[in-house]
Amino acid sequence: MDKNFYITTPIYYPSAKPHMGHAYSSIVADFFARFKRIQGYNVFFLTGTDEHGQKVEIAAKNKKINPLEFVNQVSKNFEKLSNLLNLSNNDFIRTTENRHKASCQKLWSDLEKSGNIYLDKYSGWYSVRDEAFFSENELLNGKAPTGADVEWVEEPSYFFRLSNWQDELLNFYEENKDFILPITRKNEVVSFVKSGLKDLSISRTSFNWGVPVPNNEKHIMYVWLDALTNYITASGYSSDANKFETFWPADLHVVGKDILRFHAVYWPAFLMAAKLPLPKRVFAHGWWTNEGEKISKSIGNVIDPVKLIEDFGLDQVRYFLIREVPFGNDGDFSKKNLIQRINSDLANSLGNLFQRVISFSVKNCDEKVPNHENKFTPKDQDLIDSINLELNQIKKLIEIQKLDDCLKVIWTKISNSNKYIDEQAPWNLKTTDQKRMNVILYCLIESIRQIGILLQPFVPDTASKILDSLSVDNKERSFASLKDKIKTGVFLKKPNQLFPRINE
Ligand code: ME8
Repeated sequence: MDKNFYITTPIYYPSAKPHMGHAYSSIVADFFARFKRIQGYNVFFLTGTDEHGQKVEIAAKNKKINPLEFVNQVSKNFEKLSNLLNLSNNDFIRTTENRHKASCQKLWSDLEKSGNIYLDKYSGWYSVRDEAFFSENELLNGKAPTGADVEWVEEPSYFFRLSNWQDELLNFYEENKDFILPITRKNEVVSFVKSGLKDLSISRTSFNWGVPVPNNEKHIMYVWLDALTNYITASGYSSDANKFETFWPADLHVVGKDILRFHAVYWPAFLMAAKLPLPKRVFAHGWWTNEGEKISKSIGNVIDPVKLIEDFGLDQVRYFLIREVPFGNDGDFSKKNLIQRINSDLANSLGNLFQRVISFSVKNCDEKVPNHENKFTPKDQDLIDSINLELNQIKKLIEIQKLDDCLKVIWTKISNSNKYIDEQAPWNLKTTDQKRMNVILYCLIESIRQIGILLQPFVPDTASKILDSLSVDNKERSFASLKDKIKTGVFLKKPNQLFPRINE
């Protein structure tokens, strides 16, 4: 089995304040990184900021400072967000770093050597907000298909021979059916490529905030060529052959649906042309609306992730974002639904199970995991052995990025444990049959240990509170440890409440 795993978030334009869309891409990617680590993989998880291009240059001009000074300030907001989200990223790339410039220039030279670049003149429409070129027939009512303003651009430009790669791309999609997920989005990409690819303008001359083209410094590289290259910069393309060998190609690029075309058409074409291996999967997630409305600065309904986490807690927000919508679909953020999920799934189902089992055991079993003397009934056995099946289900679901379904598997386990405790009513056996009471509590504590291990990638802080209170050693928190069982006599710590209920 290939034991390395490389996962990326999009790199964010630091000119905007971090919003929930950014937090969502990052939380999901962090989930995969944590999951794979617990599964025993050597994980490289990358995030960062996309600091060149006209959009950033204009934002700096508006602040009356030079672009470098500007990005030095604003990229900190994204580093702060990464910390606040407690991301487990191994690297944070900024495209203004020298390592990235070197990597872009190497890729450019490789593309040039292989005959994929030529000099000509671009005339057409450009949307600064999307940092994308559009032809006349793509415009809708004089605007980009995204609704962004466009401006007419006419300037000398280098082109990438994208049109030469159309058939290779279509063959690649055909042979790698899961390269783009979800399938509906893949179909959109395939029709776009089938409709005919034109060569892509990959340099600009009318401004200079970017990576200079090697041997012709009048041109700077198109910001998307520069940005996409971040994924190979950080994995060592021009700096560390060993690292590159270990981690490239990436296993998973997590992106929003609006930037799928760049990742699923341009990026693989650049890589093919440079004779580099292609990423294994690009997964496009959907967009969030806020209480049914499109999120936009002009409406003023942008969701600030910092405030959201301050108000509700990080694990609560992580849980909601992953559970609320099937990954890949659009979702609606609603405070009412968030509060409902916190109260019902987290505080009631998970919180109560944990609280009642551990408090009761601490009180009645001398603060230790009780003895079971191997006297398990078939029902007991079901509760503690179902984990093999559950783990297999979860691993399969993760391979196709069905995150919300994984949570459903875990919550079925939680609800089975709650049913079991109600049926077995250990509190009634305190004076009549302590031995049986002990077996029941043992099974419940074991089930909670399993739940704690499974929950780590989803709600890391809560999972560590659960595992700490069962004195589970840090080395025994991987999925491999699920084949063992908790030992009798292990110290139990009195639990603190996991999730306070929220008043609507
Ligand atoms: O696109 N719901 O950066 P960016 C969910 N620099 N996701 C949303 C969203 C919403 N309402 N709004 C935005 C860029 N996003 C480039 C990427 S990668 C080589 C370069 C997501 O800061 C959006 O889909 O504009 C995208 O994935 C991410 O926020 C970053 O957007």
